[in-house]
This record gives sequence, structure tokens and C-alpha cells, in this order.
Amino acid sequence: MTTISRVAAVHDLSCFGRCSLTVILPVLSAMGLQCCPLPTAVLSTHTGGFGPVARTELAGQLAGTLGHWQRLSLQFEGVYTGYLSSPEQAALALRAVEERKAPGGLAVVDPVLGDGGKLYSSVTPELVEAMKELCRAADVITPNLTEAAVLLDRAEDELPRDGEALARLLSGGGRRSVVVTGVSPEPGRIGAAWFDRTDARTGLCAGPRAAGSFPGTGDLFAAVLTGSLLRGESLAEGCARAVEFVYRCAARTLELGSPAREGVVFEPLLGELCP
Ligand code: PXL
Repeated sequence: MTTISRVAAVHDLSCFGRCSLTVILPVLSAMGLQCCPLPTAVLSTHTGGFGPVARTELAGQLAGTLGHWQRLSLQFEGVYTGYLSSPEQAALALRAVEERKAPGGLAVVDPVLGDGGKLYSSVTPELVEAMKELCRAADVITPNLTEAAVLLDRAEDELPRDGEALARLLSGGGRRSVVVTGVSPEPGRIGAAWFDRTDARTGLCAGPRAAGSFPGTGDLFAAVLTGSLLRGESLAEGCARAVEFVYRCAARTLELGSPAREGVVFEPLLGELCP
């Protein structure tokens, strides 16, 4: 029997606006992986541009699901976490990593806390501390520059200018791999700087910068990277694939004139991710 790798995805379900699980599920499925969602909360939209959201927190459901999966002894080759709305949810995400990651498996923590120099509205100092603890349990973390600054307790303009040095700095002395997103090596280009703990190498991968900024591109990037790593590709290959795919989706979104707050149009391009 050929088994399909499984990923437990601990993220919110924002029902409109293309981010978190509405992006991650189709991307991982297209990449040939079984994505098992652990929804942390249900929101009517993401929190970036549609006004007050209708929101139900699901920490109790998450704890119940982890209990049931424990009884079933389910194991996952990947555990992937993202936006979390409370320290309680972060503790449950940590439990998912500790209890459900298969031996030799991969924990990818996207420390979703903010972007463009601003923290998201639900982020408290307690959540930041809980996210730092979750990062310590990760095999790979994928902060953007705003999140990198928060994780290092620095202002964004105090970060090393060299993205590769920054990625190494975030690795906890080489214990985890790091991909810093939103790094611009020169005007007009944007991508990711990485540190790979398997060989302690660093690198930078960039493509053209699409005009405009869109919610959910961090989720799209991290989902493609996670899929790529679980398919056995290297961190460098995964970053290249993710940079290219996010750029192509952003370019298509601009071509179609789709509103920025609705996220990037990725549906017509999903076929490109299929094995
Ligand atoms: O894409 C990050 C994200 C995830 N989930 C929710 C968000 C955001 C960013 O705004 O609001 C609910």
C-alpha cells in the first residue's frame, strides 16, 4: 500500500477572504497530501478589511479532537500551525505538535502575529510569549519581517539588514530551519531568506514584486512550502516553489482586477502544484 502523507493543520477557518484553512486545504490536497483540519475558530471573514467579524472560538472543540485523536493513536507526518487567537489555542497547538507528530515528522509553525509593521488586533503580549514557545518546538518557522522582530524582541529597523543573517539568528543556534518571508534583496524584487538546519546553509530566493499587498499570501506561501517539504524537497526548493507560486497568483489577481481584500486568486493555478 502506498500511503499518502498526512498533515494536521491548526488554523482558523475564515469563511471569506482567502486565507488560513480556505487556502491551506486546497493547496495541500492539490500537492497530493491529506490535510486534516483542526479549526481553532470560525470567522465570517479574515480580520483585514471587512469590518467587525462574526467569530466563534473553538478551543473546546480542538481539545476534544486532540483527545479523540489520542485514543485513535493517529499520527501525522506534518503538523502545521498558523493564526491562533489566544494563548490557550497556542498551548493546544503545542499539544498537537508534541502528541501527534510522527517520529521523524515535520512541525511547521507559521507565527502569524502581524504584517507591515503592525500586529493583528487579537495579538496580546501573552499570545506573543505562547507563540515563542510554540516556535521552540518547531522544525521550521516562517515569520515575515514584522513577526521576526516580535520573536526577537526588537524593532523592525533594528533587525539585521541581511535576510540570511536574520534567518540564522532566528534558528535558535541552528536547532530549527527558518524561512523569513517578505525579504526584498533589491527594489522590485521580493522573496524569502532561509536557514536550513540540515546543513546550516543559508540562501535567498526572490522573484518580481507584484504591485499591491494581499491578505493570506503568508498562508499560501507556508502551505506550498509545507507541501513541498513533505514531498521530500529541500528547503531551498520549497522556498523557490512557494515564491514563484505566490507571485503567479498575485499577478493573476491583478490581471483579473479581483479586490485585494479578497486575497489572491489561486484556484485557476492549483493544477500547477499537482504531482
Ligand atoms: O492570513 C493571516 C490571517 C489568518 N487568519 C485570520 C486573519 C489573518 C490576517 O489578517 O485575520 C483570521
